[in-house]
Amino acid sequence: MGLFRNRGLTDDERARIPSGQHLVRNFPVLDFQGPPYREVPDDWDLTISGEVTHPQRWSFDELQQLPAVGEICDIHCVTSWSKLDTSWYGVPMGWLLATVDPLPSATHAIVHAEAGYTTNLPIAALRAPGVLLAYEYDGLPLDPEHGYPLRLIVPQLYFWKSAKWLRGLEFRSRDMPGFWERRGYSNSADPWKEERYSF
Ligand SMILES: Nc1nc2c(c(=O)[nH]1)N[C@H]1C(S)=C(S)[C@@H](COP(=O)(O)O)O[C@H]1N2
Ligand SMILES: [Mo]
Repeated sequence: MGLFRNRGLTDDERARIPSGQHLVRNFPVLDFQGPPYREVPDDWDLTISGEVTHPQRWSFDELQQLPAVGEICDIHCVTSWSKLDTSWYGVPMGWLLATVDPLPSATHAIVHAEAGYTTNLPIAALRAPGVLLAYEYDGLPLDPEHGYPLRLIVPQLYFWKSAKWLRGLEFRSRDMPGFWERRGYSNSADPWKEERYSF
């Protein structure tokens, strides 16, 4: 199926598409709840909590004053679409980790989004290159459907780890499965190993 649907790609494109995936040129929308709002609510904040030396709480205005970088990455949804060269702008996770300074006991982060969506990541996955708290896509504020005002981007893992409508990161000394991970999705979610489901 994937091979058939990927006919006509360049060798470069083909090499960047993991097994079982096919290339899309559009930008599919995937979520269980839809956008919570189209304007940033007055009480919006991003909180960095749990086992860190310096917990943080930022308004959206404050967040946009933090160091920011652009990133171009490929993304892979477990439902089998991949999109190449997506362009994001936002706060690099490396800067955030250096700022909050997780305690030695912290091993995992629980990512909290609107409407109770969560996903879990080992801190090592957050340290990978390209992990971003993104508030722009293609040079414009995120579309409500794609996570406005803020989403996580974890390019090296299946895209359900990239929570839209991000509100917090909670550092912990134990792992805890997130929304999809509790429903049978893989905990580790590496598209190059086809870690799709946990059964
Ligand atoms: N808050 C939230 N974030 C979410 C989801 C969701 O349901 N709620 N779905 C995830 C899944 S399964 C995918 S593939 C991507 C899709 O992002 P997109 O709609 O911008 O393509 O968002 C992820 N982040
Ligand atoms: Mo997905």
